[in-house]
This record gives sequence, structure tokens and C-alpha cells, in this order.
Amino acid sequence: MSDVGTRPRSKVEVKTERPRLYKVILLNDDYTPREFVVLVLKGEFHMSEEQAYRVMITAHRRGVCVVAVFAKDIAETKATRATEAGRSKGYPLQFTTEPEE
Ligand code: TYC
Repeated sequence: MSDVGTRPRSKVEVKTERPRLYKVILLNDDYTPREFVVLVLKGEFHMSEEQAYRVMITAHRRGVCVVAVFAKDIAETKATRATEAGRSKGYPLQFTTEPEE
């Protein structure tokens, strides 16, 4: 018999890192109507009226509000679509993304 399988092997440790999540951030502006911001949040981020209103009013008062976190490509797609929804109506509404710590 050969010694196949009896020698100690050096183990290769495989570490998979969880992909980073990205925040979608809503920015305040002086022109987009509040109701329209709520509409976009409900449509693109599947929020209830109450959740959407809370996020909108937080951005209105503080300048920015985190809407939700997603994998990078999903966050970017949603931010682009939501920003485009405002643009198509002539509003300067903006959504950006940034990585979570
Ligand atoms: N500040 C806007 C207004 O007074 C409403 C608004 C809220 C716009 C939140 C953008 O992210 C925003 N009409």
C-alpha cells in the first residue's frame, strides 16, 4: 500500500468576505415638492406612506437621510432610477450611495 492520504497536509484556509453594503442617501433641495419625494420613496424603495414621509421630512430638516442599504449594484441602480424620476419631472431631487463602514 502507498501512503496516499496519510501524510499531513497543509491546509489552505479559505476566507470569504461578505460583500460590503452600500447606503442609498436622499439629499434635500429647495425645489422638489415633498409629496413627490414621498411618491418616489414609495415607488422605488417599497416604503409605506408613513415610512416615506419620515425619511422625506428627515432629509428636509437635516439635509440628508439614509433610505436603505443594499449590495453595491442594487444601491446604485435604485439611486440612479430615483434621481431620474425627479429629473424627468424637472426636479433637482438627488439620491447618492456610499459604502457602509
Ligand atoms: N425641501 C423640499 C421642499 O421644501 C422637500 C424635500 C424634502 C426635497 C426632502 C428633497 O430630499 C428631499 N419642497
